[in-house]
Amino acid sequence: MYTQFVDAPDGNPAPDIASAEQVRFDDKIDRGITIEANDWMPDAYRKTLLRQISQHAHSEIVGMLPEGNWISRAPSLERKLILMAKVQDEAGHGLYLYSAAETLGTSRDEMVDALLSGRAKYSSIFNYPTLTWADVGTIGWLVDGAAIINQIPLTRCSYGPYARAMVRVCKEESFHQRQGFEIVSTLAKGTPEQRALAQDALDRWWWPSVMMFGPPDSQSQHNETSMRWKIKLFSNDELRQKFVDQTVPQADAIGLTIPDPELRFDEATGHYAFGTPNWDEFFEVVRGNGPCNRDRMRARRAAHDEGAWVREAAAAHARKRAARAAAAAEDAA
Ligand code: FAQ
Repeated sequence: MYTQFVDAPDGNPAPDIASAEQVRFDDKIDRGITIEANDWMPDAYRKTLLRQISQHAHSEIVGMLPEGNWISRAPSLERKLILMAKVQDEAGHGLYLYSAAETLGTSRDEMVDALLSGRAKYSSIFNYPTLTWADVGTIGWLVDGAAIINQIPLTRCSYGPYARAMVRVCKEESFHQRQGFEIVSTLAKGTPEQRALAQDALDRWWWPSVMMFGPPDSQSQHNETSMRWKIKLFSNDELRQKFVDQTVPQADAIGLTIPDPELRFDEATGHYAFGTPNWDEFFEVVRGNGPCNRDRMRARRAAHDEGAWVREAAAAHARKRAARAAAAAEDAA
């Protein structure tokens, strides 16, 4: 059923002469059997996965920067510890995801090079500044909240290594979302100034979070293919709607106002109707012209250069261990 579709992008064999491998692959996708690293897969499927998983990994790594910026300024020792743990979790997510992407035959060095040279994308959301402590809470609440909605379906996606990496990531994102909501609700219950900080952060982060799910379905290049291959189980607009439906009652519960005059509950559909995001802004950010794109890339390149000695030391240590193990094996023989 997918043969014609999967063959088209790369000009592979036409459906009537589809290979036995192609037929087996289509059948597995149809029956919901996961595809594993050593299984045959069409080139276009491999490329799409590599693109999505590596972009996802880059997002986790670049995503450490906006919150990392607040570790030294968190308002208490406890808040610092929690924030440090959260930022470290994001690094871990990046590493699982780079490992999952490596199973598709590209090295982590190649992926990192694509990011640092500006060829690879990462999520638009991390190109906005964290101006106040309330922004840190709002990122946990909205951005990790959006990430969970997007990523829970990925635990059931068709590629085994990606699906399995997502299980732990989602558990950790769930803790992140709660810590963010707790920060924002504490501020919302605080002094008028604290409440104003929380509302201001919501005002600035709401629309970028709504746009995180990607362009509208009508402009999404990959929705259709990725959904047929069961890489994406829901479209961008479907996930966006889930996010709005889930988040509006949370804002109501802590007395904050979503900055959207068109937002209303539609009894007929059982969903919230909402306004149109500024898609021109989204595409500008994706093209590299958001408020912080240049800063983020500068910071990543500096971190990569400054970390060169750590990578060299780790590689030298690995070589020593391998040599010791080889010598021990020779002695034992
Ligand atoms: N930003 O055809 P579609 C997190 C690009 S992790 C930048 O709809 P697709 C954890 C897209 O790549 C956040 N670019 O694309 C955390 C494509 O360009 P290409 C990241 C975007 O892939 C929390 C073009 O537009 N999550 O938050 C964006 O089918 C707190 C056309 O779009 C993931 O990556 C965007 N927002 O759907 C960390 C989840 N949206 O590649 C730290 C996995 C679209 O052809 C702190 N990814 N584009 O040049 C996905 O689910 C999908 O890739 C979508 C996009 C839904 C993001």
